Amino acid sequence: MKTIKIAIQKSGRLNEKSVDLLKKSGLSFENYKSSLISPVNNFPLEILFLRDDDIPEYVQDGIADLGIVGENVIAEKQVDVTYLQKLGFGKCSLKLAIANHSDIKDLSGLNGKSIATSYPVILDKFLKENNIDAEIREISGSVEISTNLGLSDAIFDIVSTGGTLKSNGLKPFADVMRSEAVLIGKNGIAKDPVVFELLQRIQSVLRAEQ
Ligand code: PRT
Ligand code: ZN
Repeated sequence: MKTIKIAIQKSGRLNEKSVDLLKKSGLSFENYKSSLISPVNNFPLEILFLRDDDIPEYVQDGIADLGIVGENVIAEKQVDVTYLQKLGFGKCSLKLAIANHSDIKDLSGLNGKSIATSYPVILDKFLKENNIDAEIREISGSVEISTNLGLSDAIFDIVSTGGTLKSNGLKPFADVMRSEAVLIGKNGIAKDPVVFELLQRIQSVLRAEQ
């Protein structure tokens, strides 16, 4: 039987819940932090531990057959993959936020302004759909401090509790996208009997947790 590969986040917010879900699905494997690949002892599966940003392309290109990643990352990478299952963890929103004292009142107030983000593709699509002409400043992290530093007039970032926005003197301004972790597969892979079996197991774990 062919060994299927599933890519999950190596470390970060989705790692522990992804590992938990696979273990609850009856898979026995070592969660090696230092190695990139863990074989599963009791199922024809190998686990690849990757940066979340790499997972959509790895699955699209068939280097991994399956992946667990946030919908936000899939949307940003614009890949063509099959959504197999929403997983109910890693929930967050992508929001535009402005400084508490900002004079921006509505979406049209963003015209001519600059917006800092790590998600330029999702933001660009949203701005075009709303006929807003703003400058996108792509930065890779700590987006929330960019308005305080005078680098941008607004930010577009992931929000979950809203605590980070608040502690940086920002307020949410518009909701652009909701996201959670999902199981994705290479197109056509859903027909594979091993994938079918794994999906059944994952779905019964999710049902039991509801
Ligand atoms: O190293 P690697 O590239 O794999 O990881 P990463 O650093 O890019 O991602 P990571 O581990 O931070 O997040 C992985 C995924 O978790 C994201 O792509 C989202 O799908 C999801 N997720 C859920 C979140 C959050 N909640 C979240 N709160 N990702 C990031 N955050 C950030 C947010 O941007 C803010 O800066 O956490 C901070 C705190 O949020 P508040 O609102 O609770 O204060
Ligand atoms: Zn990442």
